[in-house]
Amino acid sequence: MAKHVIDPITRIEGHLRIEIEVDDAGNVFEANSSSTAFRGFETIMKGRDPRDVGMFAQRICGVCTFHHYERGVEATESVFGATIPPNARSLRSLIWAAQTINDHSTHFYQLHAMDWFDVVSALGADPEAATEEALRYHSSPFNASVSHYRAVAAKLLAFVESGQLGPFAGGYWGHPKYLLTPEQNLILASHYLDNLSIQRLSAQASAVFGGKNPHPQSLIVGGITSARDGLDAHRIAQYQFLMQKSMDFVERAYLPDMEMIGNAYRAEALAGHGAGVPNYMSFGGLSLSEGAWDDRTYLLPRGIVRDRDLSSVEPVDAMKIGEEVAHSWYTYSGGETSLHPLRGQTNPAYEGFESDGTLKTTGGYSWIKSPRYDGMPVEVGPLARMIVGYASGQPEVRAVMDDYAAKLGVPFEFFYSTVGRTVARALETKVIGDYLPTLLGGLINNVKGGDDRFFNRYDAKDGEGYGMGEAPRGSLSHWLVVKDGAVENYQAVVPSTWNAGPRDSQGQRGAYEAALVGQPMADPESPLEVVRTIHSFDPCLACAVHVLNRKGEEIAYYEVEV
Ligand code: NFE
Ligand code: MG
Repeated sequence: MAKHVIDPITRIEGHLRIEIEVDDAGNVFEANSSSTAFRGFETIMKGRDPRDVGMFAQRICGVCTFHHYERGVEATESVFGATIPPNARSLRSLIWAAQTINDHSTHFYQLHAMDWFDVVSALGADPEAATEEALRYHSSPFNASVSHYRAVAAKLLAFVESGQLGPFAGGYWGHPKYLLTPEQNLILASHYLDNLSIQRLSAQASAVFGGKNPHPQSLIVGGITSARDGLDAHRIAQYQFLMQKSMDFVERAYLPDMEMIGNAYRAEALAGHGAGVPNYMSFGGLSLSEGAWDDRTYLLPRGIVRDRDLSSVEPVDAMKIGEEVAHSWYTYSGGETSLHPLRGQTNPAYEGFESDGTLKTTGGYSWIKSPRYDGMPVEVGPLARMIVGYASGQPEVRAVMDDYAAKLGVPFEFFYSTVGRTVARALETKVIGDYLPTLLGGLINNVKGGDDRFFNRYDAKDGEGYGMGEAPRGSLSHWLVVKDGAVENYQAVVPSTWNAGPRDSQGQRGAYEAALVGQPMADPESPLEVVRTIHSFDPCLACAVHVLNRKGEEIAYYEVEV
């Protein structure tokens, strides 16, 4: 049977190709995930002053910029043995929270919602019935008036009649696996448009202490430079106001929409469609204390849940991380199967495609490596954090997941699915947002108590170190070797690499591929189910392929067939 190729599958953020094979019953039996763009980004790290790596590292991506920045700065702090004062911790965590909330809601509405709602069906909605429908999920739903819904429908109609579909072009409109009613579709279309402006608020909030967005610039080794902002009650109030407005949308639109989608798509979730690998990992999200990565406490706990066993959470050991290249377009000079990132190599070895233009899945088929924990594939991201948090007994995580499951009348297994992954991102947004008053209170109390320190002095040293933590899409680690005062090696092992990587030397699939196998398809020519599952991970290929050539040699020349 012919392969079905979806390329590119991402709406923004890099170039991802998915190939699936479907059996006669319409079920996916083979799936291959490939990044077809090589970036060569990290070559610029080598030879630099290690105090600058955070600033360079954040240019790996235009979305999760702050997270690469913080990990890079932390890697240098880890090599130097540098610490940061509590106020710097608070400001970094406030930026972390604003960026993550911005990223989650923007991902859902701008990059993923149209996998769930049919914009063409929304044109046939009754605005009065839509208002009634919105009231079923919240007592004061966001922008839910008859006049507003009428205006949204008119705007959509103008798009369609002009023939210039813009962001709505190329959808699988009318697909049988769009399960919402016209009124529900109109509600989501309305929130899609609402969030285009609402998301600006959390972006502005991250800039209050970050200096700007994207690519903040206030972090330095040993602390943060936005001391004046951290001491200024007006700036703190500005952050608070912007985030309250952002969370108001989360409470009155995003969470109600998750209930609506969870209800409509519950059969898919309960059948486990899109579940993937049963192992979940978190390095710890939103730092609450000082110290090295594994001494800190986190709002979202660190740990590993193996094989969906919620009765035990295994501690993460940074030394058990390895990257394989068995099916990647790289080689290891010693022929190793796996390398720890501190000894990581990136030697490009492009093998091209089959003569029919499909991936050569017997050999290398992606510019992404295959990270493994203790040889095991894991899923990372909001679902993984929520599962690890739930298994750890984190009370806020338990509450939002239990409440959601109770409201829908579904068992916890609901979350092991594409729908569950999408819902988990929204529930996590609430957990983080609800924690902001405590985080701000901690900063205010500390400053009131007379602590005005935002920076600790340190001595630069040679050595090895790393920064580990959670970015919106999952576990992110940056690894640094400093020799003679300069960067000798730099490796980033990135969330989308963990999830999107190809099979490993044992033939084990990564999270994307595993999530697709077994997926029933209503119409393989219109692979909505595949797109939905891949988008539920929030792919970022810009992050996943960044690549370091340690020797500074010319990077491979290659051609990609089209
Ligand atoms: Ni380019 Fe990133 C996040 C990081 S992705 S968006 O979140 O780190 O893998
Ligand atoms: Mg890497």
